[in-house]
Order: sequence, then structure tokens, then C-alpha cells
Amino acid sequence: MPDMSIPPVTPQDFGAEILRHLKHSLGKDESHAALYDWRMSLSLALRDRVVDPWFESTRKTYEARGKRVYYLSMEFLIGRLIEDVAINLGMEEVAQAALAELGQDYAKIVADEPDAALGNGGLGRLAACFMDSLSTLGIPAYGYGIRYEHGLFEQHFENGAQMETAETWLAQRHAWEFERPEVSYPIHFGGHVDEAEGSPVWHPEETVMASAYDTPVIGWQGRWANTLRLWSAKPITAFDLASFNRGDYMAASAPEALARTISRVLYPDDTTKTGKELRLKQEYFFTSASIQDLLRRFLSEGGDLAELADHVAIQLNDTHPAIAGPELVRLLMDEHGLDVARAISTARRCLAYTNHTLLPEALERWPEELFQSILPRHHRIIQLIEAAHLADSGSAVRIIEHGEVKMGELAFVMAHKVNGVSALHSDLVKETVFADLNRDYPGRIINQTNGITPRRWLYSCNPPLRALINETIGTAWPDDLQQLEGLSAHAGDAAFLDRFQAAKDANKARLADWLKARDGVVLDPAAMFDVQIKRIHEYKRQLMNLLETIALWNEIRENPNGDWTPRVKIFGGKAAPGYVVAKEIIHLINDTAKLINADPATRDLLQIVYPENYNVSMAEILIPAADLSEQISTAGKEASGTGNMKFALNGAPTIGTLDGANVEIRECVGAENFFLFGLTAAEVTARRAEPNYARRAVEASPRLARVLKQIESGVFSPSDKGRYSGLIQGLLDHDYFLVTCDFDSYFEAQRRVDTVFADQAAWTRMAALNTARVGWFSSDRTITGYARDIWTASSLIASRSS
Ligand code: DL6
Repeated sequence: MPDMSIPPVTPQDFGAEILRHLKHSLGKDESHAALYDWRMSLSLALRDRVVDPWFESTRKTYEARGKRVYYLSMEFLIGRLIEDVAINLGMEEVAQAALAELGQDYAKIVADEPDAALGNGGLGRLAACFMDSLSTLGIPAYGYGIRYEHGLFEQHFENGAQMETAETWLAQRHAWEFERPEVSYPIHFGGHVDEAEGSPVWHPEETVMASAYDTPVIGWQGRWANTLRLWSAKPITAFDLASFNRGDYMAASAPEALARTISRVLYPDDTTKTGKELRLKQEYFFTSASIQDLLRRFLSEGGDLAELADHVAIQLNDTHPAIAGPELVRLLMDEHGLDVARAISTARRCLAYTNHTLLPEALERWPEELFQSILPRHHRIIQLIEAAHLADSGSAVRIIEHGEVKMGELAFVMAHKVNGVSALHSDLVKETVFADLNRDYPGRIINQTNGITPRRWLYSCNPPLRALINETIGTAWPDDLQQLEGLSAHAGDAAFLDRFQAAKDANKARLADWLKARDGVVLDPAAMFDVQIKRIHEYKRQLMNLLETIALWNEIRENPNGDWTPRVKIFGGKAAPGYVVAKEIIHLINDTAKLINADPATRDLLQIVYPENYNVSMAEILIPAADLSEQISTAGKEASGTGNMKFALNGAPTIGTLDGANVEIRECVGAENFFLFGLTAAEVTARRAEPNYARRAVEASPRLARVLKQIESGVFSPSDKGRYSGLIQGLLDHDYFLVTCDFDSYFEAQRRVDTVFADQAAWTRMAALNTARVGWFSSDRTITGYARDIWTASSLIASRSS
């Protein structure tokens, strides 16, 4: 039962609330209102209903004087919020009916909302799911991040090649946030540190203000609401009047432009570093503001710094906020007079760090010179932290080494717990990147397998399946997802399976309609929808998927009367603008699609579709419609994956390697309901040690050799025959991600998929068992684990005890 009851409202009354906003907030009457006006009025009317539970949650938190969780993340990939809020408030039907009575189309209004794309991919979307779960579970929490003016770039294809343009979600007013001009903190950069008097004084060269914007995050049934506080950079003086009066208008606006640069753009590159100095400034900017803010809150409640860790849990989402350790130590020492040992131990008891990748290029390291020039005081503090760490633990691992500041090591040393994001990944964290630190600090590394919020990733995005589940096992599953296991008992029931398939078919039809309306692309809903959506990266191996597609095309052409399973291969995802190989892969997919989709011999059996500008909202349409989930990364490289969980939950069996959370998904759904292929992580390492492994794999596979030759010789790029010769030579010379070695095994697994798919009853049963058995992957379970094992934080909802 909801802990805080939301007053029920009739469609008529809610309609009146929408009209009130239309008139008083938007200044429009019904006859002149545009789609934007209706969307804003609906959003504001919904937001109004979040405010009371939000205040009530804050009041209870103050009263309880318990622990607050602070989740620091450079990225929150939120997506749209209208549907999310309506569903969590239990108001979806009321909102639909209210708008219908006003002659408006709810679905059209929902679709008009821009995606808040303040993240690159998995890490940012995980942070958004965690915020949803923290509120659902009633754990007092703040999410802290950056209010980027421009979220992740928009992707367009020009003759098949990716082009990027700036994303503009804030071009229109953002309905959900509350600006807090009174909550702002100075953030300093550069300058020097004066140690002459014994107590160091930082004389910065540059200062900007971090200004807060709050978005309430409402949990399931409106029973709790936490805050997502995003920081925007502002100048200390908005405008240089003297320059203006001299006629130098550029100089007059320079302070504002400079400050705003810091929160202007989300870095579109989650694995390589660009714009080093600005990126470091962004990291320090939001981390410092967040630490200042949480300290102010703690002290304003009369807190004693000796007890800080009893009230404050700070989770670092990757190394991006790793400067939190030195910043907290700085504030405790320089502003509150703690000695260095106490400052470090206090900070460490508050801090924990989540590692999301083993890719060496994504483990942040800053050139020491650059670091010192921007954060001179922190540089000195890191030296103190390093000295304490070396002395106390006997470790030989340095934080500053070879002229670099190593943020992974810094985050590790300053955290009382470090976690990986799947069982396999956490083991590999222990064995590889942090092997020495794991030995020096036994027990510090733990695992918390990722999860996804079932509210967005089933309840909201898949209405037909939601309805079937409600009818079959009742309505208590959205915040107790393991209840889905109750569906297993129906997996032998033909009538249930027919309805399960009907739900899938309805989602496929919805996708087909959407794509036709958006891109003019026509899909055959009877074909298998085989979907790979994620960032484009060599380790995720979209290229292997494409090679298999071409091999299949060859074989269909050779045997056109064979018993083929019609397939639509759907790709979605963006490449970092500077990632040349990933962009080549996109181009190749589009070039191949052009040729294959036009081939009359195979057209009814094989189609490639790559809708541009993949984002959260597109995922919400694609995932429920997928028959098959492609999770085919090189084993040992995908830390967890969360898309894999979303597909399985929506009844799409996985074709995948033993990588990341695939391993645990397979254990849950059963090996017989998962299409496994490929080398294991240990075999990958061993294979890399063999000479010429790629060329040997190609020699052993005539099917693969033929495909590579076709691409290299320009079959798919007739106007520029050499376009892909570098890509193919690269594969033969240094196929680091073992596309060539796993190809045959993948091709065979796809044929097993074909066979099962042809037996519709068997396939639907497998799909239904996937849905039934992945309840464990709810982010509520993950957050319960963090609360128990890392934060020792409790739920303040009466019936819960996380
Ligand atoms: O933990 C969330 C997500 C994982 O599911 C993915 O497997 C992993 O690739 C992703 N990692 C990143 C790391 N980027 N950096 N730095 O996004 O995290």
C-alpha cells in the first residue's frame, strides 16, 4: 500500500488543473494553444501533484535524522518524464481521459516531449534507474549532476555516414525543474597555494558559481520523492559594464560565456578523452558544488563532523566524480580545521566507488601538470592521501605516477567499498585493473549486479504485456518484480502463450507504424525482429552482426528456395564523434543496408534497418517489439549491460556471449532459453596470445573469408571501392575484439535461433520464460544491495526495511 496517499482526482478535475496552467502558466486560451502549450500544461499539472509527496519525504527525512545517500554522476540519461510521472502517480488513465475530454491526444503530447539526454549510455541510464528505485524504496537520496545545456548530440546520416548536430532540450522551458537561485556555491580553478604561514591558502585564478536546479523524482505509487539536483555554471558577475560602456560588447559578455562553457555540453565520448581541461573542470565543478551542498545541509542540521559518515553516504558513479575524495578532505581540513588523518578517514567512511569498465582508455588519468595547474590545492592533498595510503597499507600502488594522476586508484583508495556491476566484472576488477589494491585492501571490492526499473522498462513501455501480466498474476509486481516468476506456471498453457505472442505482435505492429511514419521504412511484422541497440563500439561487435548478415544474404541468394526465417536486422546507436572505426562501422551498415534491401532475390527474407538518432524514447519502442536480443560483446569487455536485462524482461531471448550480466541472465532464464556462443573471457585472453589468430580464423572459415573479400573489394561501396579496405585490413592485422574468432560460432548460434523461431509455440514459450525469470534484475534489488552492503541506509517507508 502507498505510504503517502495521493488524493484521487477525476478526469474533469484534472482537466481543470490543466486548463488552469494553460491560462495562468502559459498565458493561452484553448483556442490558441499549440501542442507545446498543452504539453507544458499537462507537465505542470502533473508536477503539482508530485510536490506534496516531495515535501512530505523531505519532512520525514529531517525528522528521522537518518542517513542520506548522495549519488554523484556526470550523467543522468533520464529520457522523457510525462509518462513516467503519470505512471508513478497512478494517473495515466486520468490524464488520458482528461485530455480526451479537452479534445487533445495524450500520446501525441507525450511524444512531443524532448528526451533529457544527459548521458551517453549505460552508466547514465543506470543512474536514472537508480533514482527511480531510491524513490520507490523510500531511501532519502539526492542525485547530483550537471545541467548540460546540450545533451548527447543528435545523430543524422548523410549518405550513410554519421553527422552530429547539437542537441537542444533546453531550447524550450523544462517543465519539471525548480530553479534555486538561492542555492549556489563558488567553484575555484587555477592560481596557486600559499603555504607560508603553515596553513595552506588557495589563491584561485578563476571562480564560477554553481547554481542549483531541482527535479523531484517520484517513486512508485507516489509514496516517496527524492531530488535530482543539477548544477548550472554561472559567472560571479554576469556582465562587465565597463567593457560595454567602452563599446567592447564581446568583452562585456565574456565572463558569462566563459562560465557557461563549463555546463554547456555533455562530452559525447565515454571512452576516450577530449577537451581534457574542460572535462576536468566539469568534473570538479559539479563534484565540488555537491560536496559543499551536502556539508552545508549536514551542518545546518547541527551535525557534528565526527559523525558525518553516520549521516552521509556518497556514491561515485565511475571515476568522473573521484575528485570528491580530495575535495571533501580539503573542506574538512581548510575550512573546518580537521587534521589530515581525521579528514581522510572521515571522507573515506562516507565515500564508495562504482567501477563500470575495464577498458584501459576509459580509466581516467590526468596529466599531472594539467591537473596541478587547474587544482593546485587538490594536487597537494592527493599527495597527502597517497602518502597515508602507502604508509598505512604497505601498498606499492601510487596514485600519482609517471606524470599522471590516476583517478581509478584515487577513487579506490578514498572509498570504503568499491563495486563492480556484474558478478563476472567484479571478479575481473579484482583480478585485473585493481589486482594489487585488492590484495592490499582485502574485502573492499564487492559486487552489485546492475538492474533496471521495471516501471519504465516494462510497465510503461509495454502496455499489452503489462495488461496480460496484471490479469495473470495480479498487480503487485512493479515493485516486487520477482513475482513475475508466477508466470512460469503458465508457460505450458497454450491460451496464455497465444496472448503473450499477441502482446509481442502488437508491439511489433506499433514499431512498424512508428518507423513508417517517421522514416517511411516498411517492415514485415511477421519477420523476426533481431535487434542490437547500444553505443557503437568495436568491443560490442556490431561489425560481427553485420558480417553474419552478409553471410546470410550470400546463402539465401545461393539457395533462394531454402527454408529461411525472414529477419529484420535492426541496429541503433551513436558513435563518439572522434571514434573513426566506430563511424566506419556505421557507414558500412548503412551501405550494406542500401544494397541488400534493394535485392529482389532476398528482399522478403532479409532487411537491415538503422533508424538514426537512437535514444531512450526509441529504446522504449524497440525493446518491447524485439524478438531477439543481440548481446554479443567480446567476453570480458562489457562490464554488465542493462539493455540485455530490458530485452529479456520484455520477452526477447538473448543471443550472447558469456560476458557481463549475460552470465547471470542465462543462469536465471535457463541455458535452454539463451543462445550462447563464443569464447569465454579466459579463452579470449589465451587466444590473443596466439600468433596470427585473426588470419588463421579467416583461413579456417570460407564463409567469413568471402564476406570480408566482398566488403574489401567494394561490393557495398561501389562508388568508393576502397572505402572499407582499412577496416578489413585492421581486422586481419589486429582483431583485438576477436570478431574473426567468434564469427563461426555466432553464425551457428543464429541458425539455432532460426530453427526455434520457426516453431512459434516453442519460441513464445522461451520468450515468456525469459520474462518470468528475470525479476531479479530489478534496480530495486540492486539498490537494496547498495543500501545494505555499502551505504547502511534505510528506507523511511513504514513497510520497508532496506
Ligand atoms: O554499469 C552501467 C554500464 C554497464 O552496464 C556497461 O556494461 C558499461 O559499458 C557501462 N560503462 C560505461 C563506462 N564509461 N566510462 N567510463 O559507460 O556502464
